[in-house]
Amino acid sequence: MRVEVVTLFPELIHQATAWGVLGRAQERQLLSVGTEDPRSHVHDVHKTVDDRPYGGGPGMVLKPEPLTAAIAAAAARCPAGSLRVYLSAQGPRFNQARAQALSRMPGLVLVAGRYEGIDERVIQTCIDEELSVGDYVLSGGELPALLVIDAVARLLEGALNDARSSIEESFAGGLLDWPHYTRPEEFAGLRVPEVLVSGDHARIRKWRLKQALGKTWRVRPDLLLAAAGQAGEGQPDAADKASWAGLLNEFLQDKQDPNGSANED
Ligand code: 4FV
Repeated sequence: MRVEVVTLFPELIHQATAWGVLGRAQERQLLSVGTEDPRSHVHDVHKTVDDRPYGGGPGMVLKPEPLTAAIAAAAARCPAGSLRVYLSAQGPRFNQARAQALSRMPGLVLVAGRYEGIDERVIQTCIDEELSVGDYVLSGGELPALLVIDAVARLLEGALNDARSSIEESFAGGLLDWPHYTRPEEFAGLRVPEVLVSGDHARIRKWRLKQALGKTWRVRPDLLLAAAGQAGEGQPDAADKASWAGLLNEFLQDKQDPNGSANED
């Protein structure tokens, strides 16, 4: 996959994508990250890429000419069918399902704004989709662009050493993740749950689903309702959902009487 980021801070993108899974995905030729700086599309001595907002008010706005030229140059280095995405607090929320969809694209042009934002006519003429990473205001779109690159790159075939990682994790099934443990078996007086050292993979799968359901119920009930409402490929079928209710009940009972738990795991 080719990803081009239109940004006034190219180094920030290259530095942040050189490590870990992203660095390895580039070494493995699964991902290539390029940047395009709107400043390289202006010719005045001050390299002006922003100006005051029409209608007054605080701050500055990124000008349409250097930005549209930079987007065109970036898109020209991407395969046909690539998506031009503007990261903005006004976009629909980015999530795992959107990451899965974007990971199937031939390429992405990610436009990172600065200042108060970009001239609206750039969105009208050169942007296929807006995306928000959350209901808060950042100083630029670079960190959101990096979030999108990270979430998408790890879904690329071969990016993770164990492909199961991207299948069996948070949100992949619409639920929050189950608790993870590693050695030592006892730490701070707390022991690893016995079921996890039992070697009984059916019991372990049941325990993990129960923990994921319980955590999701307590922290993100909206996700549980959404997951329960979903159907189709890769989604829980009717039998699953029936077992979910039972497991969630067990989880809540356990919380009520942790010592006398009627439930084995
Ligand atoms: C943002 C977000 C975000 C707004 C003005 C950049 C900033 C500045 N992008 N999700 N939340 N962008 O706050 O994506 O130009």
